[in-house]
Amino acid sequence: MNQQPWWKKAVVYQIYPKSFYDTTGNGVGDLQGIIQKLDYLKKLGVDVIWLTPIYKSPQNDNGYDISDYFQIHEEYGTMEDFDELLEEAHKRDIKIMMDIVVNHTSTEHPWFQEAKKSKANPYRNFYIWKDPKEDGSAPTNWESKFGGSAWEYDEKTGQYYLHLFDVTQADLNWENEELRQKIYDMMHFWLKKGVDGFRLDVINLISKNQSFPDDDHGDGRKFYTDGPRIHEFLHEMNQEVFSKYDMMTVGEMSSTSIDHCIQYTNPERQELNMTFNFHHLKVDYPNGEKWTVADFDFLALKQILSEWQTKMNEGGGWNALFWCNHDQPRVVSRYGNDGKYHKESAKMLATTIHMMQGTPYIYQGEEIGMTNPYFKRIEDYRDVESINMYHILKDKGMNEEEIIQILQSKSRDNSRTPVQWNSEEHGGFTKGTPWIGVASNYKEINVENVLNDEDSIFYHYQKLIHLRKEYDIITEGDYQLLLADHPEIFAYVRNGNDEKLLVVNNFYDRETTFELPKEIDLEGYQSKMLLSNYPDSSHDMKRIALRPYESIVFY
Ligand code: TEU
Repeated sequence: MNQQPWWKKAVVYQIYPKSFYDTTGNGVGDLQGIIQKLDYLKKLGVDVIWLTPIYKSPQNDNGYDISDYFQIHEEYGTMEDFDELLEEAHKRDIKIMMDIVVNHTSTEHPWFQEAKKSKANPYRNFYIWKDPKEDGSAPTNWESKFGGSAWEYDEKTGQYYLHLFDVTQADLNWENEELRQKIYDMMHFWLKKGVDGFRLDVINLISKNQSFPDDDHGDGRKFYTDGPRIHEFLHEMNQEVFSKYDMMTVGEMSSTSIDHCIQYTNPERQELNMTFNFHHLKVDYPNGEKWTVADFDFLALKQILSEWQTKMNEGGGWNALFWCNHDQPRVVSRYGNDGKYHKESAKMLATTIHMMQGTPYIYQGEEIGMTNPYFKRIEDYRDVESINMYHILKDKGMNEEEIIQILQSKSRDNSRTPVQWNSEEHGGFTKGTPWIGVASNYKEINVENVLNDEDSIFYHYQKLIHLRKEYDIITEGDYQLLLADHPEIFAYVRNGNDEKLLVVNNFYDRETTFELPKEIDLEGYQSKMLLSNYPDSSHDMKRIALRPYESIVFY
């Protein structure tokens, strides 16, 4: 088979530094904490670490509000610590990927501080300012992703500025060439230091429809999602920056489409290497509504993941594969079972995504099966979006209990609780008081325990990573969904030249039977079992009585 770029065979581990490991006792994780845990990550077998933003920031959105692109946020350490981390990671053959947030900056960024001084300020045009409508109201009816209007009025200059996220995250004006050059310079700074890749935050939102229309049906997203000049901007970024380094790029794409993601990632277009999309993580948003408690739609989940598998491959694009990140609830609590079948379901979910085509991402704690924390009081929450939504739902008349239930299922804080290292106080994350509470199950679910248990979720992830290195078919094979309408089983085949991989997963806590569809011809095929989450899974591929959450991979 042909030589693939390294990032197609890589597995990425996402670190949310604030909650990873605290070495100073201030309750906040830090860069030295990451250095101390590199051997643990090496043992897991990951190739790349993606660090969510570690730059100087007032932390209104935990670092996605950057006030200086060239400095390390002081709670995390210093630039020397960062250089040491880079060196220590590289010594272990682990690459480092930075999170690049260039749709917006913090309003504390010196550019914004200048921009708001006057309409004539040279930095004014770095941001998006508009006059009020005739009645004084906001220039458009667009809504912020975190609730409320996307515009904030500035008394002094009599104009509004755009903020698609928090009011302290002002959107940058990508129409301005000088701004674009400044961003590219900043990117070069980090790449020259030796970082190996970028994860580009909400990068498909940077090009706004310049007529700034009102949205008759919706929140305005259609006027800036995959916007008019987005492909042009990404191609320019690629030519000015990415093409000059051996690096990997992944774009975080909000509400995008397959067609756009093919364009973003088909190598001929020279934009990005791969994209994150979130459609498979909205199957528990009935009618598109996130802020409600609902079961997930299993058939939709299969359909969506399969469509992205097939169409991205046909179009020459490349997927980033993931269940979890710092914005999503823990997958074992969401599509799995965080009670009786915790271990089985966590492994089954891992297998489902890791045997697909794309580059897999593991979010810190996922490899030990961390769960949602089920916080009971609003005071336990820290996330700006969750707190805004709490007030919005309150104002709508919803009662406290119901709101807390929704947050327990949907809040971004579900994934932001500290990594559970051992059974000591605060899960061994800090000697001080953690900035956010640790999930109460840390005595059972922790790193020390999984390392001592040969049959643990951790070792299952380790095996999945090894399989990807060993079997090219996992990277390269075509994807074919089986039993699309089966209400419990998610099964698929990967087809290589003269080899096949069969992946069978039971997504439920009840028994069910898998029957290999007739059209899959395995006559004379010498198969072997590569992986399973029960010690004694059946070897007969044609008919399998599956136990709760049972998951088997045949080759
Ligand atoms: O998230 C982008 C984004 O749109 C979502 O995942 C968002 O959190 C969700 O829609 C809210 O319901 C990225 C970052 O991952 C996130 O942490 C930041 O808050 C956001 O951008 C702004 O920088």
